[in-house]
Amino acid sequence: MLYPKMNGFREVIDLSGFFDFKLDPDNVGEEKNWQKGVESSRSIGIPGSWNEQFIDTRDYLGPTWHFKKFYVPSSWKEKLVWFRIGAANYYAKVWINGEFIGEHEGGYLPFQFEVTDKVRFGKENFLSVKVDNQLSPERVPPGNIPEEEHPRSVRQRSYPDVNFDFFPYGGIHRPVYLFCTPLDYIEDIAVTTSIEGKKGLIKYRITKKGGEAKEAFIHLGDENTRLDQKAEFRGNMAEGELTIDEATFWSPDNAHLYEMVVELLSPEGAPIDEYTLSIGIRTIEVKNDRLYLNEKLIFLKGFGKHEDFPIIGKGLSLPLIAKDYSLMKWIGANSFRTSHYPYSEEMMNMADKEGFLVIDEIPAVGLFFGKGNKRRLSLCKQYLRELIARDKNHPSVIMWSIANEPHSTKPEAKEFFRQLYQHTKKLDPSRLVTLVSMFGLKEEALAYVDVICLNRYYGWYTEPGQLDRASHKLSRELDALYQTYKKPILLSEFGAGAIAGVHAHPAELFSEEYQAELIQKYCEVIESKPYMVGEHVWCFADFKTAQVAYRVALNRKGVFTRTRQPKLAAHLLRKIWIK
Ligand code: BDP
Repeated sequence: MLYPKMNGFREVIDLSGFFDFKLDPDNVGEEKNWQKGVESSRSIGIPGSWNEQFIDTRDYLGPTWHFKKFYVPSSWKEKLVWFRIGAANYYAKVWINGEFIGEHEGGYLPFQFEVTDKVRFGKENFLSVKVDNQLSPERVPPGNIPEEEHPRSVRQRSYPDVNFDFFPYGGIHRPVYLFCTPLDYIEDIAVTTSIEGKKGLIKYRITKKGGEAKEAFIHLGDENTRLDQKAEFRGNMAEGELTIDEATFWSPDNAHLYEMVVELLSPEGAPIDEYTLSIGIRTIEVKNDRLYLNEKLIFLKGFGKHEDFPIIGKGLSLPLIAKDYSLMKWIGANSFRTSHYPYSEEMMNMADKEGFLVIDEIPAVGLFFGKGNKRRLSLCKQYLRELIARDKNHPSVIMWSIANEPHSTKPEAKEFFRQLYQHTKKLDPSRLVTLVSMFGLKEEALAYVDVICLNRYYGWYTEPGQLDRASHKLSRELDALYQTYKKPILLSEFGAGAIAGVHAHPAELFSEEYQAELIQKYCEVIESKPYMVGEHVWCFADFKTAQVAYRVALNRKGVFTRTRQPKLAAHLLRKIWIK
């Protein structure tokens, strides 16, 4: 799936801004024909979650409606018109001028519909989007799970009753675009790269729709290189390979990007559509239980993160993205995981530019097994399909994560993850696949994955206040896990809660000192073991969770506060990571 871009053949209109907004707690909107509008509403800022923009909606998770008038230029008459939402959490239904356009399940991936026949050119049009974020055991990620389906202690039950540890913000979280393409257009481009000595090889596959185009013209370049090649379509697909003899490879040290311009040619040879992709030439592989980027050993230093900020909730904020990358660079990180759901396309583009290695995770968090497995599996497969379709061309993405901490002690979990692993490898054989585990040795599905991701909280949830015992246990467990699977291991979460400004000497829980000491001890253990391929601290910044007695207003494991000020641990990590 290509991100909408402007060029000589395509135009984009960003509909983000204020929308009219209305709650629908009794779910009567469709019956009452709110598709065509409502009498009373209030304004909501989009992209943005609805929870904190008003004082009465914080815990509201049911159906809501978003309305907007928009214009379609008459100059688009000879084009195809598309409507696209970057992400809406959790279930979205779209109408234009009262007519149903389409729907989408899953809160973190883009969806688009061709609406050429539904819009009025040169005139006012009316958009209504119903977004419903009810928690349900049927949904992924799940919530409101009945006790008999997934027993938990009363103390673990939060409000709202989510089966994961972040606030279930609802709304239209990413940009709403109207865009146009030519009638004959480039539908998709897929690129994979490889390396032979100094050579960089780029394989591409272009798919087109409509018309009689027989050829595409490909131009690849940077300040030193310029390659041009024609590719012929067989049916709707054209494939080819480009070789750069002295290529500059993409890596965190040098995030070098080439520009690839694809032109679709009419049968007479005139350009009729165009799309430009940024390409990084790099390889990623596991050899002898180690991780190699461009045939060189790589050690991942970084974080699990969240999309989370006061008031905007999970809404896209470009300044926040810029700030987070600048802090990650300052601290010496080279990677992060999109815990626990795909991040915005804007965030992913910046990872390519800034040279960060990304573990790209689907929203399969809080998975439990039993009733409803079939639906959960098919949803996870859909998420992987959509994620890979969206992110396949990013050099920054090195690994797909198929789940975070599934409650997978039941036998059926093994088959579930075997299928998900195979599904992912089939969709993208060029990248590694991982599962982020809390069960460690008891997690049988680790037999399938390429890299083992393990989350550990010795010294926090267990052995509180006893850091020597904690590092000893960690060390023993890592060795045992490696002996069993002989696979590279990334410690994908470890950390401690620290309330900024709370100090204790000797260190104790919730003090900045304790968080810093725990992180230091963990890094020492991890870095002493050659099979460990990285350390991702939990978490980059404090973030909002549902209300529960063990969270102090926020999850405080950030090494930065929620508003991005460093705690002691941030300064310490900078010393560890910038050597
Ligand atoms: C892990 C989860 C993460 C939590 C973290 C914690 O993967 O979402 O926020 O623990 O407890 O279990 O802080």
